Amino acid sequence: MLYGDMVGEVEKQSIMHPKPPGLTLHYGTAGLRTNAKHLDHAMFRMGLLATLRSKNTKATIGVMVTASHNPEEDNGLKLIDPMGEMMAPAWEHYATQLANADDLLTVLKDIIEKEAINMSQEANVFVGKDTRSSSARLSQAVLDGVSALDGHNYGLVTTPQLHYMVRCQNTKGKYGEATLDGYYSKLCQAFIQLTKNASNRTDDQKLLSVDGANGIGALKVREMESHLKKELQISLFNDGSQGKLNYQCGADFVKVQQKPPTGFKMNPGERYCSFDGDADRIVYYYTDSEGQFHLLDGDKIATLMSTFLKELLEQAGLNLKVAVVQTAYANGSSTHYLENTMKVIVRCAKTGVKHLHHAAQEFDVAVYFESNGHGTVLFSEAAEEKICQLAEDPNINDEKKRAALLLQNTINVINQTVGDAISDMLFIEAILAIKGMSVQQWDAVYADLPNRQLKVKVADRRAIDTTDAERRAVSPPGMQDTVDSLVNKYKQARSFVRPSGTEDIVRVYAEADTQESADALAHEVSLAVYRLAGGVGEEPKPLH
Ligand code: 16G
Ligand code: ZN
Repeated sequence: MLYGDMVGEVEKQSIMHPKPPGLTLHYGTAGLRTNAKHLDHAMFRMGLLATLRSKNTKATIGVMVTASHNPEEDNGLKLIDPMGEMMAPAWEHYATQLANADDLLTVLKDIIEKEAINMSQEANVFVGKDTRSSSARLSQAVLDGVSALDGHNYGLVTTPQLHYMVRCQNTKGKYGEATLDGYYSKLCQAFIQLTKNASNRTDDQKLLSVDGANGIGALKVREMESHLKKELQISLFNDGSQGKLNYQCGADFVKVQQKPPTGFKMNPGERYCSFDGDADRIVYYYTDSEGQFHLLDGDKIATLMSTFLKELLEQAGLNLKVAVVQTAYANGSSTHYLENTMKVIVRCAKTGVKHLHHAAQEFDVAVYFESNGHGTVLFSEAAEEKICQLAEDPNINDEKKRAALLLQNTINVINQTVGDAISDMLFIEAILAIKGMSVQQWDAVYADLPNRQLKVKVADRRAIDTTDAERRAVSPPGMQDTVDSLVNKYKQARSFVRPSGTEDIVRVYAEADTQESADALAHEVSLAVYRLAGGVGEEPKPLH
């Protein structure tokens, strides 16, 4: 489309998608997100931006309409770059500018000039949406903005499924087929191959209960079931037939509340997992014979996956390094176990999936996970090649062959574009099956340090500035010294403060040898934030 044509088309269409006066949006850590009522103009404009990004990269770009684990009333959008990763940070700035522009055409023109976009280049945009009631209308607004010639509307998909489609399309099918059927076949075939290596797997071990958060993940698990050939028998609850999206269910609820979702009764010893509203997060849990609830979060998942991969690489005789990327929120016990017992490389990245993903790209094989359950595994191109070569080598012994084939199927069961609850679930289930490991045995690998997270309201969260992957505060003056001296009062203690990227607050994290100590430390640090960083409202009160 030529520039002149675009102006006319944008002018015509934008009348249908007016910007409410006085509204300011921000393309933050995970895209745009706010009450669905305010998003129509922004969706239309992000459709325009995706089209420009597509012309700019000469590749397919994805737009996913979702607000993830937020309440049903909210909605939002995530833009997906050519290899299925999150959109490049330089373009996030354009997204914010466009969403807030009063003079839309001038901002569009600036972007076109700055990026030297050839407007006659074809564009291709994949659009997907979650199950929210506002998603149909908002994804139509995106499509109105996509003046693309070959836009493809996938309709209802999980966020990671859309990331996957974009990568398949841009690798011309090398990564897989850009259809839902292609996605299910690739993942499930790999899963079935993996589980063939499990000896004496009983029917009981094939059972898994999944909390679908009343969202898109539930629909897609149901769609996938026939591909699993009964090798995994899922009982699905919170499937959206009655309950409200993310309400008292889902991965975020379970992680934050440290309790099971509503909607079912837990049987001791059985395995359960929860997805979030767009199925890019997963956490596992169970109750023991005393009825005590046990959560296996992203840290436990990363440990399980990295241990499995390290063992296989050793058996295969492949000299590839395994790394784990975590954030400051990773439980200290997990970091200690990974570094000292498993002897894998551990890196800490800033909160937000794109930071972890980026850090993980530097290694041969890297598992990245946020404690909240968002994560995946990345294999470098060279690592994949070595694994495939070995798997096809006729001159290796049986042990090496088995390990190489397991690694090859692992690559196929994983969605390397972004954290994917469905793919993570299949990989975790395969590992447990192959190792003949129960959920209790997995949980017992290390014991989490008791911890507490708190929020502090301040006048301006930018008063807190951090360094060292958010583990140390550089401002306001005296903040870090105070945290250090408070931490010194407790055993096995650690604490940090950081401004939230999604809410107007400062977050406080503390861990220590007992729950009482973790709670007391978190409280004392909150008070310090309140006093040093311009707290507003009432002073934080002790938890006990
Ligand atoms: C977003 C991020 C999530 C992060 C959270 C932190 C993505 C897709 N999502 O939801 O990874 O943990 O923000 O929120 O990147 P906070 O900055 O308010 O603590
Ligand atoms: Zn999500």
